[in-house]
Amino acid sequence: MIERTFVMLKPDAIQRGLTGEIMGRLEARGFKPVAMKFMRIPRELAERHYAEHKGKSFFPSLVEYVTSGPVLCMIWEGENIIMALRGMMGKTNPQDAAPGTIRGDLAQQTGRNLIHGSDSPESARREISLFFNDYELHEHKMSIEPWLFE
Ligand code: D4T
Repeated sequence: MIERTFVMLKPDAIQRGLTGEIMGRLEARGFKPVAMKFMRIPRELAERHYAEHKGKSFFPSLVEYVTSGPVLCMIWEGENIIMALRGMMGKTNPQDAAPGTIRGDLAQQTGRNLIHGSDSPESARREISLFFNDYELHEHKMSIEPWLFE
């Protein structure tokens, strides 16, 4: 099933110059960008985005980290993309992330794990509407689609 997911390249991905490397992996898989926004997340938005972790010991440092510099917020589309991207990202703790995954290849610590991707269709819907207005989404056909989808 064709799905959309919310992706955020966190401040460490920007500072380390890894946005091209990470987006290149999504493009090479044949996923399609639908929206992109380079922004510094206000604290309140970061707290709403990570609301499920409120009260946990790592919540303050997590909010500090994702608001410490600009991030690249995006929506990508593709076949089963929510779970497929989670697989490409690797486990939350890069020490547990398999080689070949974004975190397994490019990161070392949970608190500097480069990328966020929605973990379910409900999260994707919630996060997309938290970060984007409808007019910021761009529907478009790519000429390679017949070579990706039969
Ligand atoms: P995100 O949400 O950033 O894509 O990460 P995950 O989906 O892979 O992991 P998560 O929701 O369990 O954690 C959200 C965020 O919190 C940080 N974190 C997590 C942390 O700093 N210490 C911890 O012990 C855990 C579990 C990292 C990701």
